[in-house]
Amino acid sequence: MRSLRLGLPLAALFTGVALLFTAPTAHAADTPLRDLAAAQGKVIGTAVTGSKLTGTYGDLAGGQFSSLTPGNAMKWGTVEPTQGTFNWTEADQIVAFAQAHDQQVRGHTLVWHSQNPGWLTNGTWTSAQLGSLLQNHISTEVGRYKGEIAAWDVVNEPFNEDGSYRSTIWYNGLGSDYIANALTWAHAADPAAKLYINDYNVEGVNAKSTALYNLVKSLKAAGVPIDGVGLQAHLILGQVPATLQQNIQRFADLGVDVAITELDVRMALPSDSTKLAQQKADFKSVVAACVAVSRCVNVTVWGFTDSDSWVDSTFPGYGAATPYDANYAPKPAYHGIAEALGGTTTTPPTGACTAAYAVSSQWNTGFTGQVTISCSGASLTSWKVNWTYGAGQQITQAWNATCTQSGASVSCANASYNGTVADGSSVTFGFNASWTGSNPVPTVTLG
Ligand code: G2I
Repeated sequence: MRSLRLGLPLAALFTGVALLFTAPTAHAADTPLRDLAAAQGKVIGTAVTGSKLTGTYGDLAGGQFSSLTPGNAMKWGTVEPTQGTFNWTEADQIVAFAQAHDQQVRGHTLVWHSQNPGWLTNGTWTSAQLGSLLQNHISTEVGRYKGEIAAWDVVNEPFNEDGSYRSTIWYNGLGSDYIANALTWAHAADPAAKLYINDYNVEGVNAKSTALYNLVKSLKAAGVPIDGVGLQAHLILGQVPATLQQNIQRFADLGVDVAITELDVRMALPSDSTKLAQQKADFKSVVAACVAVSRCVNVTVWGFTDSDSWVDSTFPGYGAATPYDANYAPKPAYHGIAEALGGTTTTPPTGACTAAYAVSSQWNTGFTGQVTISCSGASLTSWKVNWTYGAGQQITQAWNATCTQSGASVSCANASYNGTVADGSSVTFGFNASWTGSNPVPTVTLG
């Protein structure tokens, strides 16, 4: 049995080496996410509800995030419930809060099939009438906030899952030109705002994201003002698409920015420590994918607390989808975001035995890694170490442990001869794995 402690000089030799799980740090001392993001040249945002922006909710929204997206306040049904009668109260409140906290605002959303006012959806309109209603709506709303909105989700959710255009009041009445026209009208009303098309289930490379890709490409070729794509990222626990970073990169390569606009990771309730650890890994890998691509400019969570999430009411039995619990305590997911942004927060160790993952050598297609399990003030008679790869890495061989990999999830259990880790000692196992694109260090948990 090889038992090797990873000393700092060795660690310093290799990029990507992380020693995790040292002493737990006080949460209160953690660097705010917005400062970590700024150090990476990124913006970190959250969707908010205007009426809640006081007390702890307000402190966290203002202190941790550098961008706010009104969850509902800027939707057509909210701002013009009766034709010609406008209600900007909540939208104004959120914009003012953002300005007071030196935050960007992502405007959400101008053209959508949902949350439209009844007078609009129940009306009978000619194509010309519909076009001028849409143009007026865009000009009015974008014009009102001219110079105050960093980015607009101009068009929301235009595609079906198979990549065909969604049948909506806009597509049915105006044809696919509504998209180019909406962008053009928005640009006229605020030339400085970045203009996005935003959709869900477009995080990985698939038929829907490819349709979005082709649309953006053709809009760019036609000179239509399109600045970015929003990948909503309403994800299910353990199901971060393996092609997320690749997909972000292909949009970036078209010459547009990318934002993760509505990130959440839902789980079957009740939550437990295993699910929360997986959720941490999921948040971390999404944020890491954005950090890895320079044109990925913003990661926004769709509500930062489990008390302010759309998930529970929409998916009965699912929830706990955000980085803070309902009492505003940061969950492991919060630390996953922080770590992906280069923060050094730690997860409380399991007992007093800890696991540290390190890449000890790396070449163009593969790498050798090792994990050291150390005990201090405690001991083990068997062990299992789990992690989730964020960038498609695949274990090919392991020694001094039995490792299995299913999708991105890796689980390594002790060999027959090294399950015992005495107080004050350590056990190391090693593995070879393949990688392409990037090789981020995963968070490991000791079970
Ligand atoms: O559905 C999740 C998101 C998907 N992408 C576009 C986003 O705009 C969308 O956000 C959600 C809001 O978070 C929910 O809060 O959009 C929902 C509507 O599709 C919002 O739900 C609505 C409820 O359906 C209404 O009953 C409620 O009055 O929120 C309204 C305000 O609380």
